Amino acid sequence: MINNITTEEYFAQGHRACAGCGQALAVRYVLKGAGRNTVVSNATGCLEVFSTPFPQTSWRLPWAHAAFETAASLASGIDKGLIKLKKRKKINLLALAGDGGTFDIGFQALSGAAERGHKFTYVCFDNEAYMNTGIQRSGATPKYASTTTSPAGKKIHGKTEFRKDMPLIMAAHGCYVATASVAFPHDIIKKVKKSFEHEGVSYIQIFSPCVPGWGYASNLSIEMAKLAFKAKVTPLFEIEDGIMTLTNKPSKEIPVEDYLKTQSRFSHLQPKEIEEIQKNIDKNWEKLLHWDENKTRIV
Ligand SMILES: Cc1ncc(C[n+]2csc(CCOP(=O)(O)OP(=O)(O)O)c2C)c(N)n1
Ligand SMILES: [Mg+2]
Repeated sequence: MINNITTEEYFAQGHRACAGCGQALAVRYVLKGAGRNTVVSNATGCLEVFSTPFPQTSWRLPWAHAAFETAASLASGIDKGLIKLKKRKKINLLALAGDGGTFDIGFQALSGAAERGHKFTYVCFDNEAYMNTGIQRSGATPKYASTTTSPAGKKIHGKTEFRKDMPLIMAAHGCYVATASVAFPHDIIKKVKKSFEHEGVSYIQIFSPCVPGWGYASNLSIEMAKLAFKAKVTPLFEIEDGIMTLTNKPSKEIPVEDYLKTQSRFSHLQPKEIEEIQKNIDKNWEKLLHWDENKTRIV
């Protein structure tokens, strides 16, 4: 242990993630937070594909592959199984999925598990598109981002809708909710540890930059996450019992343009579109500041 963080590695190197993959780093931190006595349910997506090329695996913990939409269903079954085996209190249970597997196709499984009161921590690695199958837009893709199913061209300037607000949707289920970013490893570990102290489903959404999907150099993933934080694209907060707390605020804020201009998925943006994105960020930030200061129940 160093600073209360285990020096053991539960996610082995040598896997097949792209150089600079944000998700590969994030999962390493998540597992350090969860510890040795952990069981993992992992949906189809980049993580499952790059970590388990048969006959090899990066997982040094019990791990099972779920279908694209069933990370929460499998975790629900494991939760019940552990109760039957009288091992529930000794084991941390994780369900891991991408944003597509969470915001879109796996949403009903996650919502159902939360409503039934299963106990596990659900981590969504948010890289803002279906990356494993070739960068298709998801409910997490930001407005105006160019993807293969929302290509910027003459007809549209990238995705035509804003993102779905998953943390608030999960807060409305009564869950412990946290947002995190791969730029802040200690914060990820802390929030994962804390999530297991809560009953029911906990939901943690981790901002995980993607080199090929976003179009930036592979040494800049952490820089992307830092810029997103400073531009208030990725506010870091917790929601406990319906009360929201900003866990970290940027000491030096930057305009969103400074973040957008670093990635080819936004290279087509016009000034009025950047202005619209900035207004949306400011409106959201004002709302979060208000909730953080007033400490009234938001759900
Ligand atoms: C029912 C079903 N539909 C589609 C697919 C194909 N598929 C596998 S992974 C994936 C995208 C995963 O996206 P996301 O959950 O965001 O994870 P990422 O790869 O971006 O980490 C898709 C469309 C599938 N496996 N099952
Ligand atoms: Mg994704």
